[in-house]
Amino acid sequence: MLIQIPPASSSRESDVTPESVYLSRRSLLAVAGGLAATAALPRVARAEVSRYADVESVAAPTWFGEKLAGTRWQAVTAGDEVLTPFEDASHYNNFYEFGPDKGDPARNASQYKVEPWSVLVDGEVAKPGRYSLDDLFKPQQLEERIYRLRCVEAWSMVIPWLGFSLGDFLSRVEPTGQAKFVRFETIVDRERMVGQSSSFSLIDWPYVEGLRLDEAMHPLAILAVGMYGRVLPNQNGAPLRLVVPWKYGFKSIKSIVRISLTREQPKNTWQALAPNEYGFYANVNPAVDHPRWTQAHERRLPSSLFSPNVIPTRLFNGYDEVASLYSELDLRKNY
Ligand SMILES: Nc1nc2c(c(=O)[nH]1)N[C@H]1C(S)=C(S)[C@@H](COP(=O)(O)O)O[C@H]1N2
Ligand SMILES: [Mo]
Repeated sequence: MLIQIPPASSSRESDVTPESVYLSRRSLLAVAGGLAATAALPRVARAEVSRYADVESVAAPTWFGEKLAGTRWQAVTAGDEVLTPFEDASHYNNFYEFGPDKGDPARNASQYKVEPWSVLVDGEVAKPGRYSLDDLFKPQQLEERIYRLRCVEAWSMVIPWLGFSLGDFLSRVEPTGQAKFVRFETIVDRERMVGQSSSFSLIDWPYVEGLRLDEAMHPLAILAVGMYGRVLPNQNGAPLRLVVPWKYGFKSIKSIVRISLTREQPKNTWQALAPNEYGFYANVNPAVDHPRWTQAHERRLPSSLFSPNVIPTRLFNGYDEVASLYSELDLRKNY
């Protein structure tokens, strides 16, 4: 077996090899390569390979590599719940910018260029501005958070994210006394995001999400830049996405280009589209059904016809520590 290992900074191999070949070759390498192969890999790639042996290592931006070296691994775990295989987490996605089917994001997002990237921070903040990802997280430590992800469509996964505390970042840009909500916006790129140029799409782009400021400050809310020990695949919201594990997946907005502190409650995309089905809060709640299906159970992926793997859904997706945020709220009205 002759394998040439490109330096982590080079993307040449992926440019000239069809992705399926490239990926399977890299995963083979990761599993069977053993010491000889990993010894030749650059430092960052080696850390990734040893942690998640079945995940292909990919070239990552320098700032990510530097942060990865100091990662607090398993800062939050999901007890003894089994991690969803990387293959499922990266090929069963909702990312309507790249198409409406679960396989569309993986198919259509792979060539999407996410570098360089910047995030506009504006509204009710003392330190507005356009931040590079490097600037955005300079003083923060990367943490691995293993979270359950519960989609409003009643399937779920367990994903090891790599990210930063959203609250720490918000504190650094200094919300004013007027700031009550945080509004997030996904990139608009009609040329390269096939879902945005489709005349069948009902969504009024950009995709928008929002949180109350106290929800955004909760230590469980993170901005994720990676998963399974590597940078985020494009289809999972590279280079930067929100993860709010106690809420339905649609709150966890992908590929963020703008974060605004606002006085008014933002109108989020799914609420705008179907207000009787999707609300602003979207807290996971087995007692409040979707008008068209029950939310009492979920299909934990991987799941199949023969092994559906249906489990009970838990209030706040099992994250009881957020309950005090909603003590004043009627969760039935504020779905
Ligand atoms: N910009 C954007 N963000 C998005 C979506 C989307 O279509 N566009 N889908 C949401 C939904 S419905 C879910 S369940 C999660 C899925 O995240 P995953 O593909 O990483 O599992 O992303 C959320 N974030
Ligand atoms: Mo979802």
